[in-house]
Amino acid sequence: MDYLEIERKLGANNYKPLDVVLNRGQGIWVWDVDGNRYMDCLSAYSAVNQGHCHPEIVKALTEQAGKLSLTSRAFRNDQLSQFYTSLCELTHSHKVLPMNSGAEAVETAIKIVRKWGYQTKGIGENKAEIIVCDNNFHGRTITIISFSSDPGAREGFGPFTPGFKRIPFGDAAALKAAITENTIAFMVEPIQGEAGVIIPPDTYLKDVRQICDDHDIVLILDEIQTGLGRTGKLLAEEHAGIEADMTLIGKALSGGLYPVSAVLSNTEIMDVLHPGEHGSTFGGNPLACAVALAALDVLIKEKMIENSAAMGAYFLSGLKTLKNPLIKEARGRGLMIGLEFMPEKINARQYCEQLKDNGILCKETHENIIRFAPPLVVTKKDIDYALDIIHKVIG
Ligand code: IF1
Repeated sequence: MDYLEIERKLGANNYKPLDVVLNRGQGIWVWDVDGNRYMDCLSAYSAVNQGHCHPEIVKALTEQAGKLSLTSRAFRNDQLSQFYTSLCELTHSHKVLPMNSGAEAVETAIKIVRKWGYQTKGIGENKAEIIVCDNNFHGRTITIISFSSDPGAREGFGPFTPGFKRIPFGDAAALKAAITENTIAFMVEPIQGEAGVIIPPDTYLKDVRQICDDHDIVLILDEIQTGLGRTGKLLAEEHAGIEADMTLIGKALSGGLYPVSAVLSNTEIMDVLHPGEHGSTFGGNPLACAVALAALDVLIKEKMIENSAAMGAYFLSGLKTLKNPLIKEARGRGLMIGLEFMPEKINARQYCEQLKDNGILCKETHENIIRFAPPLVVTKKDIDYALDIIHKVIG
């Protein structure tokens, strides 16, 4: 089968994947249609934190699929309560609103805080303002790209949704300065993923938390990529010792078996929603809930979060010994790692192609940064294997 040609001919041209056609996965490994094995160092952008086809999650999926898959929210289902209970216990949240994709969770949070602003803060009609950061990535809907600073994500897709203001990432003073009487929320990624694994200054989120408290604005953390163990903590906010008012999770909430996302919040904010004001056909369906329960269960039970912290530090220290004068910095937290090259001097894509030819799958972000984010079940031996190849190709 000529996969590349068929995709070119029949598929929309909205992606430029590496030319590897995969048909099987297990743990950190994936295989292509010719039987070649690769170590997955992307984890579907952190959706398969638990490793490919984790047997317990697969079991939950198949058992629930044969029992009851979808009721819609017109009726109740038994898995939803268990999902709520488990998620609230784990994250100390008050309430959960289940959706499917990450972008839907972001849209949901925007709707909730806007309503909260009008009802509780008395903001004038259609005046609510949400502050976000330059180089953010929160998804692909019209409203979300309305506040993107990436021309490629925006150009040609207007008209855009108003009500957003952008400030530099990592700059708490800029947040303070941007707040007006109409500001209702600040939404930010704890570590910017798509921007290139950008880690803000140590005190940033603490300062941001304080500023939001002082001005009675909602702090929304988009942990869709950083959450669920990726950075070596259940949620990345724990590194800063803070709690967001709303936390968005997705991706690894299902271990990559099924789209499941959620908005977590404290009671007061989410209670602005009443029946009929928001929802989704598939959000909170029994299949999604059963899969998510298993995905959370193995994450904790198999100590994947602790492993992420330990293996992330080990991987990063190995990358720091790379001898290549074009490397600007190796940085990361847990198993969310970025290797940045001098801009304009290197084409990170070429390295990704070469790494692929040597059995490692990873993806560039921008022209000069490679992201390394293997599943959290990776072992020291696996990382030694990867580092060997990375040293050969890049070092
Ligand atoms: C693609 C990037 C990663 C996200 C954060 C919300 C969403 C994402 C912090 C939306 C999604 C994905 C989308 C995926 C590639 C990937 C990505 F390069 F585009 F930026 F991971 F870094 N918030 N990120 O990272 O979640 O609606 O996709 O479920 O191909 O667009 P979604």
